[in-house]
Amino acid sequence: MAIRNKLYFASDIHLGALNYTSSREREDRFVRWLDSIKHDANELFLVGDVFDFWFEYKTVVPKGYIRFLGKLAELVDLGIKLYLFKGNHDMWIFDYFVQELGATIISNELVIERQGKKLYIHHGDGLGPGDGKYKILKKVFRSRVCQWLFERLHPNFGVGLANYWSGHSRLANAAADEHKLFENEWLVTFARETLQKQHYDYLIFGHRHIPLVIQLNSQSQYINLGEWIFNSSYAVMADGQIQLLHFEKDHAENT
Ligand SMILES: [Mn+2]
Repeated sequence: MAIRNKLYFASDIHLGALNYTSSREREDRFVRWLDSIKHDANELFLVGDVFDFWFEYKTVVPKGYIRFLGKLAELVDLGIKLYLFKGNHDMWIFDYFVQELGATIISNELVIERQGKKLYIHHGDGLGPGDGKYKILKKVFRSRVCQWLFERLHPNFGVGLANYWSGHSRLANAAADEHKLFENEWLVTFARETLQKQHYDYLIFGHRHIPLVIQLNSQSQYINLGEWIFNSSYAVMADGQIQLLHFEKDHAENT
């Protein structure tokens, strides 16, 4: 039996996105990854936008993703601790995964100490300067009133509308990305500002879909987990060091 002592991080799998075939291929790939880490993972952090859209009605959840959910259940039953972050696409995760998977749901940031290192983890939406429109939208979308109203729409209509919106916002984000250089990343700016107030060894985000490691100062690194539509990137922490890797590609990316 291998020792379970590693922490694994992944985000932005966007299950459900593009179309059924694309989503199933990604789901199968992600399940293979989960299978490959189950022997030495101690904790698993899914850092938001796991689903391209998710909503839990009082007694009903969206169809699909059974292989993924089954594999997660297997890992949890092996004793692996699961953290599920809300992203901007799947902020409507409530207590289904708490009940079924014993997951810890993280609404905003998670600050933890592991292996002698201090970690700050956040999906990455609505942080840093700018993006005022989204920050307002996030407040509205996360409000109980808005959720209550959405729950009253028939799912054939409500989920259809949400999927349209989700595709639209993914495309809009992709277009905005092309105009930004890595060093000018707002999340990097946010990370630098956060470090002025408080020391962290690792600041870990998703959301930007760009797998990236930036050395912020002699002790602190910014890590973006990338995404699973094109990259299959993830991070692993062992012996106090975090590496950003690509699943099923023979090269490893470390900076
Ligand atoms: Mn996102």
